[in-house]
Amino acid sequence: MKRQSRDSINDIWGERSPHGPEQPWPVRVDEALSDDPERWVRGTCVLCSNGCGLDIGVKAGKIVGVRGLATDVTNRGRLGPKGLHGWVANDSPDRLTKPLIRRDGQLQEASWDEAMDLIVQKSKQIIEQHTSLGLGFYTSGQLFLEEYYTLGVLGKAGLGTPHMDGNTRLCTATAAAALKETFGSDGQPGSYEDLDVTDCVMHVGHNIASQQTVLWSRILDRLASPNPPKVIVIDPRRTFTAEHATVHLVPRVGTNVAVLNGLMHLIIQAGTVDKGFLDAHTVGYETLKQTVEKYTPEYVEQLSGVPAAELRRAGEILAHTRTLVSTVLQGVYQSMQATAAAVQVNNLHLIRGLIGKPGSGILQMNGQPTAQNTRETGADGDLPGFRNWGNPEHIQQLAKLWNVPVNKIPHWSPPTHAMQIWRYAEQGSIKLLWIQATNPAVSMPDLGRIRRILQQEDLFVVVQDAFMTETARYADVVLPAAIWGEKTGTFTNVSRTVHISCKAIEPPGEARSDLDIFLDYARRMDFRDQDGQPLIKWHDSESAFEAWKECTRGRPCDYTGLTYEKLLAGSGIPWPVNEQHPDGTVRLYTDFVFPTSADYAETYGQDFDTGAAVTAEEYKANDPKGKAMIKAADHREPHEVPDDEYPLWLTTGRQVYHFHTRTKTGRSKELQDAAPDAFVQLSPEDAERYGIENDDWILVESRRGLVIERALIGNIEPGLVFIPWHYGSWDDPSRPRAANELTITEWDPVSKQPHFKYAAVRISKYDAKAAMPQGLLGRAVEAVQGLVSGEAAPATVGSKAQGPQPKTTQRVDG
Ligand SMILES: Nc1nc2c(c(=O)[nH]1)N[C@H]1C(S)=C(S)[C@@H](COP(=O)(O)OP(=O)(O)OC[C@H]3O[C@@H](n4cnc5c(=O)[nH]c(N)nc54)[C@H](O)[C@@H]3O)O[C@H]1N2
Ligand SMILES: Nc1nc2c(c(=O)[nH]1)N[C@H]1C(S)=C(S)[C@@H](COP(=O)(O)OP(=O)(O)OC[C@H]3O[C@@H](n4cnc5c(=O)[nH]c(N)nc54)[C@H](O)[C@@H]3O)O[C@H]1N2
Ligand code: SF4
Ligand SMILES: [Mo]
Repeated sequence: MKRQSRDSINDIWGERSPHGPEQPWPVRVDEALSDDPERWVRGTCVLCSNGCGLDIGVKAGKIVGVRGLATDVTNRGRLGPKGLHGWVANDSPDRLTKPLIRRDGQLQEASWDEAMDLIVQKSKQIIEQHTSLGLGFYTSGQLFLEEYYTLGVLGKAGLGTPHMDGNTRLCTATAAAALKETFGSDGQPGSYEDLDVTDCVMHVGHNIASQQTVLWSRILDRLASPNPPKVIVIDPRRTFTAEHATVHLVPRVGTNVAVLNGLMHLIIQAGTVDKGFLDAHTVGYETLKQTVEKYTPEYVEQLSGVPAAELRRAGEILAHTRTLVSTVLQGVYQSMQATAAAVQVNNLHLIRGLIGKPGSGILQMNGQPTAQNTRETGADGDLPGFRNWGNPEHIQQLAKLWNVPVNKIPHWSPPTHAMQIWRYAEQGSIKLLWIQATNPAVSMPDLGRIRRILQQEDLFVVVQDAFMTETARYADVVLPAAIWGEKTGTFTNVSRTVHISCKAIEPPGEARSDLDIFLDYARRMDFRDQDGQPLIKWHDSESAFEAWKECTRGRPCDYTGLTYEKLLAGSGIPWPVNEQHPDGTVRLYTDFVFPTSADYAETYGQDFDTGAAVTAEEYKANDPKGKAMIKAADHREPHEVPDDEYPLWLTTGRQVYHFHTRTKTGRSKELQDAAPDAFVQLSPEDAERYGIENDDWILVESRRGLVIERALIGNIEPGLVFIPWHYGSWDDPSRPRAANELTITEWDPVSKQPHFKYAAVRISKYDAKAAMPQGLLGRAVEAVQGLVSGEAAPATVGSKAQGPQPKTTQRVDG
């Protein structure tokens, strides 16, 4: 970097900016530049769900850096390591620049006409022979709102296929499900602003310090200010986040419900339940009270391993805190009883009446930058505008808006979730799978199975990406996509704040925006409305946004008061934004009226154990009519537990320096040098038991597959190992190392989110014949959460660890 305001690699969160309780979060502008920009273009960071506002610096048609937006409510100028360094990927020499078509087994360059005509011809042929149920769409949490809405409309009203979902199923399907189950609709009740004033923050299965670094800076600033909040962390590992905890509860993986029930048990015991609030604004408390009665600290210790005394310390804080912000993420959503556990966090707030007030809010977090929009627009299997597929009136509204017959819109059963889409592809009933902006050959569970599906002879695979990913290698057609910085669109962060991100430069070669690709497909398919007019009546991102606004009118995510112009004025704006709330809405449910009435709710709910849908009649018989729904759950054992053959738990997660399958962060020298390779983290006790030392090569095996990783000892409980799942084979095919070689095909019955957070594995020292490089794990070691505090050897080497040749014959990848 030619110029950077701070070294975010070595100082992840930057300098503290303390502030008094009534003062706004101070501004601190972070920037990183490789050259002096000729001009600045308004953008928004797309490397996590925080949605930090920024300006993109441009010179001679290239991005030369970024600068945090001082006026943005989200970050007040701050950017984290990924935000400051991820943009270099746009200019990678290995960007896809031309469409590719598989001919004679090889992907070969083709024209857009050839590629699109082939997709259209295939689509039409499949529809004719098998109906539109032969088409499946697996999209993303990383496109823009306008793109999803276009995709949603062409899928639902053009093709009429229910087989459309996003990788958001792997990401935040549980956030949506938990919000719907309790409050009747998706949409985070709280706001980031609540963190500036709250007395207590609780992070459940969320390593916020690494995963939303700028939001964590906001909390660190509170911790450095007068009246710092208490911090409760529930995570089986000692993460960066846990280092700052007032109380760190360390449960066995998969036991969140037991721990949360235990905490509510203690609150009820303490007698600080808000009875007035419960009576006036909720239903279901009595069942919860009965359910949690048996979750004494001692019983919870038996189930979860959390010492009774530690649970009591956390319970004491939660019983008496005046305000509380909770954040929930993958340690809940991707673990056992995902929705049931996430809902218990909602319940904990409800029984204390800590919602809809400054300093009290729930952030059922998102992970991907635009996951909220996949859900809002219905590109993930929900219906646009948080409409209920089981409510005929809601379908009617869409049919009218799109001017199509009601029965064109698939609503005869719940929309097909991603895990089922892959299953249909496996069974052969889905014959064309169109994958956009996601890399399932690294990110789905049980990769051996995913590779087998992608390779099936009669499955036609379309991949729309910016790079030749592990997944694109299996495609029949590859469409080169323009990415962030090369197209304009909007997206919404966890705080419901809508941002705009503008086109700063031209995409490389012939790459096109996803919006243009969808519009082109709709035109070539000749989708029409009932009057014979083109179904899709917009032609660019702004006209798509205007069309979307109409779809949200009167719904919880009301965008009708927003315009591109307003979004360009200096800050994101939180929805709903409408006549009533022209400047947006910081906090939902301030009147304690929830969108649960039968005619308005997004869902009628599901059974937590079986996923069976509640019928409209059942729901109406007990219509909560605006009250929040308290739903209790009992602890259940995880689906795969360690045994003699596979005696250890595996859990997987992230590192601060990388985003997912590293298609962007792996192309940034700063970030890749900081975290060059995967590893397996294990406890000193297990290391001793297996005779393992730091940096030894370890073979990790599950019933599904195996990986070979370096050992990294410390900051984790005995019996548990952790592997960051970022590392596929595109830049190092020398050994199997993707964590998802090992994970299971299992999912939550309600949200259908897969369980990436536990699997039974065994480990052994891997005796590589080849001389092992002396190098340590480089900065990757430091990136491991919590290592800064001690125990294991410090990292030194920055070069990529050279892997030994795997001794198995397993094919690493296409
Ligand atoms: N640096 C970086 N930031 C990111 C991303 C990234 O790839 N890199 N990705 C973004 C996306 S899409 C997402 S979804 C988020 C994810 O953000 P997080 O959810 O914070 O990330 P993870 O590391 O997947 O998991 C969080 C924690 O869950 C813990 N855990 C595992 N099993 C259990 C359990 O059973 N119970 C409990 N209580 N905890 C458990 C793990 O130890 C881990 O520390 O991050 C976003 N931000
Ligand atoms: N074991 C394990 N597995 C996990 C998880 C875990 O914690 N553990 N977490 C899960 C979670 S939460 C998530 S979100 C998923 C993420 O998994 P993926 O979505 O597979 O991961 P990414 O690497 O973000 O893939 C996004 C792809 O989109 C491309 N891309 C970026 N921008 C654009 C664009 O504008 N247009 C197009 N067409 N392409 C673009 C990128 O090059 C990249 O190939 O992984 C899941 N898998
Ligand atoms: S916190 Fe997230 S949105 Fe903000 S700069 Fe970092 S990666 Fe980007
Ligand atoms: Mo995610």
